[in-house]
Amino acid sequence: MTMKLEDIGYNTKLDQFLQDQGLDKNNVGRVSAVHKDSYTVITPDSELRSTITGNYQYSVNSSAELPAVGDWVHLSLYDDGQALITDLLPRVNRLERRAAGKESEVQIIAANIDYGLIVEAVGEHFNLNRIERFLAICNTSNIKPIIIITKTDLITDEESDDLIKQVTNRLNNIPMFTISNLSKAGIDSLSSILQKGKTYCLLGLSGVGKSSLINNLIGNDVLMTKAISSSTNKGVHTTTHRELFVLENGGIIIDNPGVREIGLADTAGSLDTTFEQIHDLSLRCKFSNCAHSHEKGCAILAAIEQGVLEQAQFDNYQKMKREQFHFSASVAEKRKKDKEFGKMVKDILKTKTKKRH
Ligand SMILES: Nc1nc2c(ncn2[C@@H]2O[C@H](COP(=O)(O)OP(=O)(O)O)[C@@H](O)[C@H]2O)c(=O)[nH]1
Ligand SMILES: [Mg+2]
Ligand SMILES: [Zn+2]
Repeated sequence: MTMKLEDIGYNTKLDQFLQDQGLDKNNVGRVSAVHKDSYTVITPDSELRSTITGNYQYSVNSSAELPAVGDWVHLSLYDDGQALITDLLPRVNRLERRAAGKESEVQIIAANIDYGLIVEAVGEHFNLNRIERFLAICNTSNIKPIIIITKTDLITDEESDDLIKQVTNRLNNIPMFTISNLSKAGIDSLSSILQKGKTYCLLGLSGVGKSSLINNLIGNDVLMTKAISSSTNKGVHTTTHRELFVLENGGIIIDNPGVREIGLADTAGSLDTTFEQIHDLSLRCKFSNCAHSHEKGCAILAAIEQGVLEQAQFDNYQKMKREQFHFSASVAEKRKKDKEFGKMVKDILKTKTKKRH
């Protein structure tokens, strides 16, 4: 298919930026995959393997400033088909999580996302807390959430209805789809809401059916799913890097390697949006500093008692609050250490200069 920049997500905001900067829109592309030392960048008529220029490399202060999947970049194009990334164009938003093993660092999952497709499979691992966790991440980044429950072929219609009830009881007002990648039930209705030029990022644990879903949306098996990989004994990590797909019927989908755990980074404020009911209730506690543990006149405890609020949801909220607090504290601690280190270096330089005089 021949594509326009708009088909891969180009918008008026980006266009305005390029005009303001005097940049040529024929020299921009969108990152569709991140490799160890290079990037795949798509333009309306090509897919380019690119590296970043030295100037760009030297200007980078943290990994967050490097291109991520979904990013728009400015390119230097050469006749021999080579392309160099000279600049990162401004991001509308970025999906991030706490980097594994590094308490105060964030890792960018993807950039310039319109919708987060939160994927959870039915079965014993089905977990509302996890959906809420992804929801908080979407809210933090200003990404509209859509919940997708997969593998409905494994349960009866009654069980499916019950599950839907469970989800809507706890998370109302969030669009939800139930699908089966096997029977293809629900795929068409999901496909019909995907809008041309909008970017959707799949969020969900490994094994929930994200790659299978993309295959179904694309209409053929281009991605290897886990089933295929296990038969060839190639291990469980089938999607070795994140990828971005432009669907023929419209919509841009970003897959990412399933994650075992989503560590919350900076969700400050977004928890109150995610847990609106709890936030509203807390404003009605008798004491403004209520810890909601045993206080008299606690509106939250009363709501749990009356069955208006689920204990499990409140527990999840508190767990995420603690995590958020811990992350903020370790970021603050790191800043303090960096500052102290900077001061130490300055002091050493000072004494050295003094000695010289
Ligand atoms: N029964 C059933 N199995 C599915 C469904 N979707 C995916 N699977 C299976 O679940 C496994 C993981 O699927 P995959 O798409 O690779 O998950 P991903 O890790 O989220 O990308 C594979 O064995 C798929 O065949 C579904 O709707 N129903
Ligand atoms: Mg996958
Ligand atoms: Zn209270």
